[in-house]
Amino acid sequence: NKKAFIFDLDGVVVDTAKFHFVAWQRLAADIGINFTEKENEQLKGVSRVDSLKKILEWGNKTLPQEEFDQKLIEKNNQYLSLIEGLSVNDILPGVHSFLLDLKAKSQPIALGSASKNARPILKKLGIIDLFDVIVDGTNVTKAKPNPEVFLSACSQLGFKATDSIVFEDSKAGVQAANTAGMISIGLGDQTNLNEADAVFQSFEEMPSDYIKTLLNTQK
Ligand code: G16
Ligand code: MG
Repeated sequence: NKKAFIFDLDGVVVDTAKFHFVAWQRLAADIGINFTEKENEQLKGVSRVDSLKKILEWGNKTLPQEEFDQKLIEKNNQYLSLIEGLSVNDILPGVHSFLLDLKAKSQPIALGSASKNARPILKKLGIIDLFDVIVDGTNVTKAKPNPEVFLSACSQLGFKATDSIVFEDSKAGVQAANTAGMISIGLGDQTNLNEADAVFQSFEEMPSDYIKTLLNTQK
């Protein structure tokens, strides 16, 4: 009895949202936009390009294409310097043991992330080898809530969408999983993730035999 277990990265495996926030806030300040933590919430799971578009929209500003591209490079350089020190200690509570438990049960594991920095981040965390398949911002063209990233992950693992389980912290990601016909497990705030099939504050809050439960769950 096997299923495809697909994990989002930011907000599920590691809390990099705080670093994206700092980097976006500096960029916004540079161009005279006040960018709040509440707005940052809405950028979770959103691609780099679309994030800058939203920030400019909220700040009622536009940038010529060349400057727009330059700002994206600056933001990413800033972000990369902020995540330089990431290590195994930054894996979110309960995730590491959950992944090891899946491995012990010979369950296939994939990453489904919008981030173009997913591979270097997984390397820093020391867990890249636990993933059988990695689909990230360098492989997909359509952003969540489009299900492309998750459909690509499950087909690369050789599974049907209906035999796949997605772990997500963003509303757009939960919608992507649901649209694909996959079981969606939300990590975080119940009100924001109310479309998910189940929601937990963290992996630590899942019942001890939850993998077994999931293996017996049909959408
Ligand atoms: C993540 C974050 C987003 C970020 C996006 C692109 O998605 O949640 O905030 O804008 O990746 O990241 P990068 O600039 O590294 O390419 P996910 O899908 O892992 O939650
Ligand atoms: Mg996320």
